Amino acid sequence: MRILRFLRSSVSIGKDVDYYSKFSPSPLSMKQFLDFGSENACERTSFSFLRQELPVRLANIMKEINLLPDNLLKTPSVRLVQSWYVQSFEEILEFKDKNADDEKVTYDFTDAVINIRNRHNDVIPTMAQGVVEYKEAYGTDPVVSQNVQYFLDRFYMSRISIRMLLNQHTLLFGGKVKVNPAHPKQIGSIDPNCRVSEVVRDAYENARTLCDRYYMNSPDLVLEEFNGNFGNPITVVYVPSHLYHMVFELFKNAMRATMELYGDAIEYPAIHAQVALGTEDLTVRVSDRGGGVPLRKIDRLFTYTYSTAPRPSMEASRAAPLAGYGYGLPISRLYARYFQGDLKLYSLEGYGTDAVIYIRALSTESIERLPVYNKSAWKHYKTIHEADDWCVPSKELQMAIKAKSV
Ligand code: W6P
Repeated sequence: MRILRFLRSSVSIGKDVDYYSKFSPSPLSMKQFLDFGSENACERTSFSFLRQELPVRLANIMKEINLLPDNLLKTPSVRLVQSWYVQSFEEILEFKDKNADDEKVTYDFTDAVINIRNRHNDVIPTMAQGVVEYKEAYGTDPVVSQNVQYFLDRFYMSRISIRMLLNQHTLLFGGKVKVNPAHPKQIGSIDPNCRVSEVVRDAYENARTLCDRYYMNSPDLVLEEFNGNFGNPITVVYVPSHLYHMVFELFKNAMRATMELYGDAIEYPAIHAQVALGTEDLTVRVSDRGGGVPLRKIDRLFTYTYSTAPRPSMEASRAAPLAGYGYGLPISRLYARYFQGDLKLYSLEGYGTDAVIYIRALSTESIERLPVYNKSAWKHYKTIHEADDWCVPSKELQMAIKAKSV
């Protein structure tokens, strides 16, 4: 009987995934997120929305996991991540026909949401491990690399969005009261008046602590604001933890570049950070004088298959290197893009690097940017990549010319 039940459910889950993957995810605006936390919104509304929207977002990305190259899909790490998605998808579907007015139901749902969030805590390092396993066994093929890049950008964006929904629900309805005692002015994880420079300075201070521990010294910070309203601090409707994550990553990279270039000099050129407010954009620039990165190597900093080294074991190196391992930069760029912003690097090799975070200044424009599984996404994985439509410099000719000139 056990086996039969298992078989039945594993057959029908494919059907359920197919069904929910045919819906497009519904992107929420900052305003809609804030409305869930307002007086008239309730746990029931949030529950009814999430029991439909979570399966849709999960199913959409589960369909794309299935399109990964077979050899990557078969690694134990990717299998494990996939099993977490199946399990969580099933747990949410349990609430499909439950009564939304029953307090026991909504209580159990919030409990399930907490469990799901915890189950997926280690998705990023586990997925990275899968990429390492694949690279070790099959090397790096540019077509596979491109597909992995395309997939992971969409997969991690989907994860950011799902965790945003899970977090908002538990922060607003998981406790006895809606206010978060640690951040009473926030609506869940959103601060309607997020003071950008405060977050920037906080991230700098914490990065500096790591830098001091690793290099015994650290560059100073010069922080300026431009075009705020009448000397008031610049604020934005945003998720402070997302902003913190991004600038912390940028500071670690800027500090590492500076410290590595100046070796054991006594003084280091300061890192400059600027926060500017316009009508469309709120921009944060972090500038270092760490020697820069050649243009040819800038893309690599955002490439998952390039930046995954086997995880340094914690015993071997007690102090983790300051920056440059793992997925810090590509994930930070996803946080920026999640609410319709972006993160870019502009480097002057031989001088230094400007890292720029663009955030939408207007909360009406801050709307989730979500991947959707459709024919166009499917084609990305299935297209046979033909030869490039730009010439490749001929090695033979270059060598012949070189030989003649000596
Ligand atoms: C560098 C490389 C880098 C990445 C991201 C942010 C700042 C910097 N500086 O040299």
